[in-house]
Amino acid sequence: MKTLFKPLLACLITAGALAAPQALAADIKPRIIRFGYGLAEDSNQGRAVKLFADEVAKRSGGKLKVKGFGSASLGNDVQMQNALIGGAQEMMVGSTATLVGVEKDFGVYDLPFLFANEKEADTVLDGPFGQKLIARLPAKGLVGLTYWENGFRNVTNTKRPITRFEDFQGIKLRVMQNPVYIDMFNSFGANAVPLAFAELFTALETRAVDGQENPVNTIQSSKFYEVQKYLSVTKHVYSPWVMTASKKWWDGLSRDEQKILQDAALASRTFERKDSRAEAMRSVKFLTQQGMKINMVSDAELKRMRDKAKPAFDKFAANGGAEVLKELQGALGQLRK
Ligand code: TF8
Repeated sequence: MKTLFKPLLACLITAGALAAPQALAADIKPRIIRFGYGLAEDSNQGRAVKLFADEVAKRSGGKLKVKGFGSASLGNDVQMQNALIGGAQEMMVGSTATLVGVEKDFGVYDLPFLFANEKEADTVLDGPFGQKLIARLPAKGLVGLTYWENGFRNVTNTKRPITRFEDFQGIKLRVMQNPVYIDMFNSFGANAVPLAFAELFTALETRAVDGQENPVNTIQSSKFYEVQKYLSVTKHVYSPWVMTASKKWWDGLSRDEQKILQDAALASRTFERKDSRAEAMRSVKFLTQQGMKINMVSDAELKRMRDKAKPAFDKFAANGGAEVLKELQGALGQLRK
């Protein structure tokens, strides 16, 4: 027995000696992290921010406290980006589409009908292409931690079901503040109106605009079904969200703190995508029950939309986006081999 115990004891002591000082030495200061986002607390975005906060608390022994601020209460996406760059706010999650003022090439994700499904999106966003774009952010004052899923976007409006691009004629459609969306929907014959998400519900309610486009999750969590009649499943763009931190603030964190945030971000990504996809499956039924008239758009008509949107591709390429577009198409081609 004696001889058996000794090595075991030695093992335990060594393990303890290795583990204990490491835990003690972890350089974590008590910090409050203000994390802003645009959707409601009760949304896929809100739930994932909560998960992230829990993960950070767990991994830091409660020292790092992430405080979520939903419904754009710290400002809309663009205002929050500026606050992060200036160091007045620590973290946020928002659309890649609204990042174009900071890094133009993020607009590539907004070109229509690129990703065929979520799996392609995950692979490209988490792979070299998506990470290379994220790596451009520190030079602009932001640190990109990970992509979440916003999702495939669909159109709602009060006028008529969209079954073909001709149905967009004359519809005042709110779009994100991003030139690709403006070009795309104008090419379909709509009257595209760029507007911050925070102002969207009121704009729909007061009929300042006739419609908008977003994933079904958001149509549900933002209660657009209360003010919109028709939902047309176009899946015209796969829209990513990106979680960012203020570079000014991030640079003052210890390695241990940075690692905790990075690891928790990856955990939140796994949770968020699963949660969003499960919710999207339920949303269509929910929206039908709320009285929305839902129509699917045929593949043939989606192809016609894609062809019609060519000017948006051409303009994006001509304005310095040719290379990033080629790279993204290359990454997708690689996947489809
Ligand atoms: C939009 C986006 C928004 C997101 C959110 C505020 O239509 O899809 O849902 O940017 O983070 O503006």
